[in-house]
Amino acid sequence: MAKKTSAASQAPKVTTATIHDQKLLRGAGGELHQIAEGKAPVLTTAQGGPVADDQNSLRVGPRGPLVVDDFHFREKIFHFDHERIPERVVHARGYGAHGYFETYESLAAYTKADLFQRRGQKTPAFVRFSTVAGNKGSADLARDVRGFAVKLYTQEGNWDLVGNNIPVFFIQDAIKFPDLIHAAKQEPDRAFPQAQTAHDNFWDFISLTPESMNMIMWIMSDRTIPRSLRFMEGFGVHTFRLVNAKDESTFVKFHWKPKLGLQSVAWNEAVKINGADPDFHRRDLWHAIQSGNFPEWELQVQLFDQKFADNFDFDVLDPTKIIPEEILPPQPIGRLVLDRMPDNFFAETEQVAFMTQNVPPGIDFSNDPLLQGRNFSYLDTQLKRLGGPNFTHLPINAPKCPFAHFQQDGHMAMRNPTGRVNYEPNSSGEGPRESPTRGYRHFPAEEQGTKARLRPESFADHYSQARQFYISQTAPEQRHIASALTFELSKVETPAIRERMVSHLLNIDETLANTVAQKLGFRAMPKPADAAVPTRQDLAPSPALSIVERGPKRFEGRKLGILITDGVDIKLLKGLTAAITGEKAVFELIAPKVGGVKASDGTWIQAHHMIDGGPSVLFDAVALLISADAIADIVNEAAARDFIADAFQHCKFIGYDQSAIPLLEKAGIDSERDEGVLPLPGDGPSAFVSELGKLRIWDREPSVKLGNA
Ligand code: HDE
Repeated sequence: MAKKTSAASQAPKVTTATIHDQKLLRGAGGELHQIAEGKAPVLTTAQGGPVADDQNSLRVGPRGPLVVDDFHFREKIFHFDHERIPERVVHARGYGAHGYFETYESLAAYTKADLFQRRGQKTPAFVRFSTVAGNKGSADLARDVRGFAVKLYTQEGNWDLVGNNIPVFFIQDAIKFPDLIHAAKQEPDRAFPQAQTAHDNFWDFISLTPESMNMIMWIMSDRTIPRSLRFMEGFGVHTFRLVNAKDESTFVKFHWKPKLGLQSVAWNEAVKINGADPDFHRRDLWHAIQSGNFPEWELQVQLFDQKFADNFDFDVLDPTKIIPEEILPPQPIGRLVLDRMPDNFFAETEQVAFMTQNVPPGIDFSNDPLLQGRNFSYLDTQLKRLGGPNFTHLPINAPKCPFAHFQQDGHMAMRNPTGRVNYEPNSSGEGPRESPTRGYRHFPAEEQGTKARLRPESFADHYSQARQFYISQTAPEQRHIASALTFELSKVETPAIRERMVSHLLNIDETLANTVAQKLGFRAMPKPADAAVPTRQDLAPSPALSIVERGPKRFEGRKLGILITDGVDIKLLKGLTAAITGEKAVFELIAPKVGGVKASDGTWIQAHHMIDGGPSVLFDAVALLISADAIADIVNEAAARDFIADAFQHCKFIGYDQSAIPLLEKAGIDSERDEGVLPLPGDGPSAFVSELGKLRIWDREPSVKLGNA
């Protein structure tokens, strides 16, 4: 019979964690910290008790059961188990930054809003950018609207301008929002596709909702695949009111214009970026701000009165319509600069609570039914997401101006009124009092009518502005819209839905409808959809609607990817990188090994990526600095050929030194192909870099038969 051994005798040797010498210190807030002598603070429990061993839970014997006395383990696991809060029902994936808004000149003639009273006045700001449909962990380059939510901590309370990067919306009445979002998000039985509108439910709903057609043109354009959060516009969407000290109201539409111009990527590129770097947009914003390249937007306003509204072609309360900038030019009134990343993503970006109803005195609402529905929804959602009514106690949501009220108690109350009196009126003279002069007064608009569920006639034209958007695009942008529609509808399994969509397109632009039908392989064209109002053919194109027309003037803020090998011409590399830096752009080096290369002068140069890890979709333009000795190996490297072939098919500028020509050839590219394939040094690195400001050679696109050409 085998001899029984005790558990203890089989046990591995037990080691005891070293406990550093400690000394008690009292922190500035009066709390006790235990600080290791001259070293890091001592780890404590959430109750402040010092922890001796954070590696091993408390157990009976080396191989025995854990014991309930282990309050440190219990608290640690308990807290971890409760780390998640519900993600936002829409706009779940987001990224935020701090900054400030600076007023150019007093706007007192139009508004009494404190932040617009004084020239040069600065107001702290927090901005959260987001995608709409995807879950929190989805990829940044989904084809989707981007949220552009701005919280301005004014001296008279927080003002949240909760906008998007597109100035119109899908629906005219908030009651349809749950249907729209259900249809857009993953289908409920199968839970896919995620972060994509390319599926039956979305297009089924859309094809039954003609009011969405203007928005459809916008979301099928490159606006929904921005190159960077820094290179996109923001819009308040709805008509709001400015109200001055005399209680006079002016209607207003808000626009954020990026200082570095607009830029989007190509669809084929977006798909690849999502694989190469799903955090592409966050990484871009993080690096720009951390390196001191603070992104900036100008706030511009379209101001108009009732007379303009009465004479305008469309109803200014209809959120599916714009007022073209050529008809009513926006006026610049200030700038927004983002200059600081949050210290903690969860505390700030995740817990920030934007609410359209947060407006300071001097800003008011219009009767846009979508806006009014939103004013109802946003407070509600915070309660669910943040778990109680005291979310304004969180630092990111708290006002930065003095505030005083009698709201008290509730979950996680971190501030309660002090003293005996917690009601108003009171005879003690304690506590805050209302102020008829300083307090918020709603604009006394006169309203009348019969209570009914209805949609006004003035909202009935669903196609004219969709057409105007389409005809305002440049040729490559029109091609991209046709390709995006084709791609999305090709993922729709039900032929009747595809046909219904094309029947709407016939009301927008016949050529567009025919192109999409032909690319989808229709055997017969459907009839145009019934339209409540015929499409107006007389609306003038608005060049302001094109991204290409509003592109940057220079390469500033963009990124060049330079493929280098051992023996790289150091003079050329130094000249190129100096020219890029001089342009206020950045560069990254891609090499066969991330450890780096030995340059022509024998110096060692570190790389940022190995070729597989740094595909050209991550860059706005590329340069090939390959030595004659290295070319034979690199032409056989598939990732190097993809690097250059992708840059070419995405219509990017390509600079090359002579010895790189075999790589171009192996990727099927003629080195004299077009004005975007340029020899280096050629006219010198600076001349090459100044060409890069054009960003893309879109004329190349039809011939490379890109998916979106
Ligand atoms: Fe939102 N929207 N929305 N929305 N929205 C939310 O609020 C809602 C709409 C927008 O970064 C939710 O805190 C309704 C238009 C942004 O935290 C929710 C309707 C525009 C963000 C909500 C709309 C927006 C949200 C979800 C139809 C552009 C993200 C989480 C009437 C002008 C803010 C939250 C952030 C978020 C409701 C339509 C922009 C549920 C009912 C139009 C940028 O309250």
